[in-house]
Amino acid sequence: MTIYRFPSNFLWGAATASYQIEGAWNQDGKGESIWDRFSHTPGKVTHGDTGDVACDHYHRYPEDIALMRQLGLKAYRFSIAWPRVIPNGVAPLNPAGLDFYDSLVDRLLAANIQPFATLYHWDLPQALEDKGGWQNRDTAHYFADYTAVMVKRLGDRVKHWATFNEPGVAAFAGNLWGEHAPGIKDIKMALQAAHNILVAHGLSVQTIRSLDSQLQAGIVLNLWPHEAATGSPAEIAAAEKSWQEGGDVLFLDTLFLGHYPVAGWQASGANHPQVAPGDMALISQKLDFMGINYYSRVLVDASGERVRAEGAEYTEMNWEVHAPALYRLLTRISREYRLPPLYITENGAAFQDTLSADGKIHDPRRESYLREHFIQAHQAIQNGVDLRGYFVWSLLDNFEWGHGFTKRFGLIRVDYETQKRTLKDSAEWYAGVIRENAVE
Ligand code: IFM
Repeated sequence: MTIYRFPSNFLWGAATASYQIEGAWNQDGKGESIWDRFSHTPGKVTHGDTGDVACDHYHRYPEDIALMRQLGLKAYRFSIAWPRVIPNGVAPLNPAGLDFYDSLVDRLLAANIQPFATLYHWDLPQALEDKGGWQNRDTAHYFADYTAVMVKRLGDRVKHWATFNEPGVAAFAGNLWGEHAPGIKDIKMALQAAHNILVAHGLSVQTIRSLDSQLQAGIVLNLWPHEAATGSPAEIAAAEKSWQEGGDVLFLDTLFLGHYPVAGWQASGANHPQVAPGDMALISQKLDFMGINYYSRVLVDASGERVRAEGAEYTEMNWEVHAPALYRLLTRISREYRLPPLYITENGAAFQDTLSADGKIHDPRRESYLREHFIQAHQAIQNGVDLRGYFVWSLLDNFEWGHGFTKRFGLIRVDYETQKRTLKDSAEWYAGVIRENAVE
């Protein structure tokens, strides 16, 4: 049997996001976020689910950190809820919110777990949405001020700072498809939101660096390679066109080449965003790391239509299970862009877990999904990709946005009635991978 051993300092972790796990949506001075408003609006989320309580992590984080320790996690990626620390997005600060993250970080470090903070995982203060949200360029400056607050408070202990999680989802799912908060459906607004988020990223990186040049500043993109269904030349060309015009290249080109992709800019016609002088240099500042969230690929036919992979396995999200595309993605972007060190900041799968009579959750499909993807990551490292770590999505079952609680991605099952946590088989297996620093 082959043993795939990882570099000795490889960072194994798990990830979560504030709105998906914290709950306590209006406690201890927290302000309303756009996700509070969206999920409280009838018809927006499956079953009317909300993040009001979610995994109650706000109250149960010591227990959750004990579980992380039990798994042997070396790192934990979490996000900060902006309205918890600055209820209306601008001022004043909420001391109780700041204390929460302070204590979370202290306890992580006491458990020997490196904290990786993400400043924005989609829960914009509603008060800022009321002033135009990401359409309003001022939001980018407020974001830089919020960055300063957090870095001053936690920067002595948190060394890795991601500005945004999946800016493409924030911009497009929220402003073009209307499936996420704030629920807008307008291409021009979505493209302007994407641009203003990129400006916010640039200002935030400048802020982090000005406060402490030793800190590691980065961003997290979700990347879905576009591939040809059967491999005919016409399909390969269609897949390439679709990739070049899509959101992933928009972010890769702006961040790492300093310009908008030609194909995407042309395709957006009169809807392209307003770009101020100096924006592209701000956006494309050198980063210390990039996080990649990888789940699956987009498969297209010769006409560029999205198709299903015949005979392939699909997860509960209706996403194809296809690990080799992770290898192709990592090697391709490492060839085509001058990238900083990489982390897989999310990878995992939602399956229909059942609680067995023995009280356990036997989830061999999740284990096999993770195993296959770890092996592809290992191959990429062998072929020169500078991949430093891997965060499984997710530590806990949690609120999966528009799907509410119907999709379970966790290594740890959460019973939402009782808040009982149970390690799934995949979690026990992952603990072994971490212990051995290897996959069999
Ligand atoms: O749950 C999300 C997460 O918030 C962002 N990346 C994808 C995950 C699964 O859909």
